[in-house]
Amino acid sequence: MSSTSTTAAFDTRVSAYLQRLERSMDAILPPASTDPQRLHEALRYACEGGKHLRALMVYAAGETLGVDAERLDAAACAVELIHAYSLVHDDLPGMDNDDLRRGRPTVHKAYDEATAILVGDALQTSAFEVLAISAALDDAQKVQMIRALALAAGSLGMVGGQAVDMASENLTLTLAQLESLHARKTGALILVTCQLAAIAANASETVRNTLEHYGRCIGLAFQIQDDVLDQIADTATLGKTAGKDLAQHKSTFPSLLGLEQAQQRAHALFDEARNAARSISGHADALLWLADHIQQRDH
Ligand code: GRG
Repeated sequence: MSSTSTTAAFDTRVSAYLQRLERSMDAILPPASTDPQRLHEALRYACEGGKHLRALMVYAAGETLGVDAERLDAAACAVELIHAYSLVHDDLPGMDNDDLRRGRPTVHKAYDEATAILVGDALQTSAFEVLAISAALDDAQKVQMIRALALAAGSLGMVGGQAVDMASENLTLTLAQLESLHARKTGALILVTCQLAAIAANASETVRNTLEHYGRCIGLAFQIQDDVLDQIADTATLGKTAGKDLAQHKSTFPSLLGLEQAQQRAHALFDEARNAARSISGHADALLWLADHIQQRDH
């Protein structure tokens, strides 16, 4: 197949997965007309936009393990709900205090702070509900998925990483400390996409371990790349965020490694992820495609 037709084939598969995600989201979130309307409208607002990389990782990992998409729908939706909640809370004045997200006002700006807190709370509970009510999974799989997602999102995972991040403001971290922080803050939710797919597949421990290695490499590469993109954008628009940046010193991969070495480290991690994917199956093209897609992102 030529690379153009390969790309077109992936575009079709990705659109099909994104449509499945949209249907699951629409089914689990109460209509905006449901009382209390303002809250339900804000819940839907918080879920709009976004690249849905985590949902695509669930589908790509599941596809590699031969799982039908309908057995992955609840997991794909659940991780996106947790991700959306984390962004709404991360943007709050008590955390990052951001006015814009996905190119438009953050939830607390478009609505108000109390609504944004409640939106995050409700999105989080919906994530566990969507797993609990799935008709495509057996009870043992649902329990395992709920536990894996709770661990990834909670104080030993994403929430813990956020706490460490906030406590490390104005400190210079070692590379090991920075990696550990991000393994929790952003890595845990990326890693759990692979764990959920492995649960849906009833995968062997060996396959699960290799898939987890893929997830860890992608999670860390994603964060390094995020820091690199931020650094490049900040350099291009010198002074744009100068007030905030001068007031706070934050350790980032480019600040610890230098821009070029950080880029090289991300590159090596993407390669390592692709090697892990290849060793899982000869049909890991979806995971390979996703690694390329994430590596090439510019936002
Ligand atoms: C507040 C409980 C709590 C946790 C916050 C994930 C997180 C923890 C904060 C996000 C802060 C941030 C912007 C980190 C950089 C990496 C990242 C998660 C970027 C956003 O993810 P994308 O690019 O977002 O996948 P989209 O908009 O495409 O969904």
